[in-house]
Amino acid sequence: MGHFTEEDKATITSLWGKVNVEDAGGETLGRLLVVYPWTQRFFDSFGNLSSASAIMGNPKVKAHGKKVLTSLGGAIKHLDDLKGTFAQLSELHCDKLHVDPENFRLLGNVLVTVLAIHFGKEFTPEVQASWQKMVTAVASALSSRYH
Ligand code: HEG
Repeated sequence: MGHFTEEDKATITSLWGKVNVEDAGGETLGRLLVVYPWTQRFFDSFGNLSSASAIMGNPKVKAHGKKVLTSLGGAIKHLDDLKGTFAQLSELHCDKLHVDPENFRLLGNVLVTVLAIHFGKEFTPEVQASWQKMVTAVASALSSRYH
């Protein structure tokens, strides 16, 4: 992780321009909650999470997924300072939300999967490598203020 080349930045930015943040956000958070059901414990105010279809159709999951991906997408402009960019959110997730930082890694991997499914052949191994670097760095930045 750590250093992004100009090519990584261009690759990440150009793919992100084609992402529907609302759809991808709902799909990413929804899949996280389906595939790793213990992550549901943070969202007990979200209503019906009783089945995969309930989760994928839950409007609160969609809205929160959009919020998370909007935040992640905003950080694409700050790839050289992700730690600073996510400092406050890291504190919030640690002190107020008590989210285990391992979940950031899980969410990043689910996002890469969602992008791969959505973009198919366009999501080449090179594109995947840049995105993997991005989600790893975001997870690390979000973990940086944990204590
Ligand atoms: Mg988190 C709130 C971003 C992963 C659980 N998350 C938020 C908020 C943002 C955000 C911007 C709103 C903060 C505010 O209200 O000021 N989250 C964010 C990012 C990522 C992430 C960028 C990873 C890329 N969050 C994440 C994961 C979990 C989680 C993996 C749990 C599995 N987030 C969480 C919860 C809340 C937020 C429980 C509060 C939700 C609410 O009550 O509205």
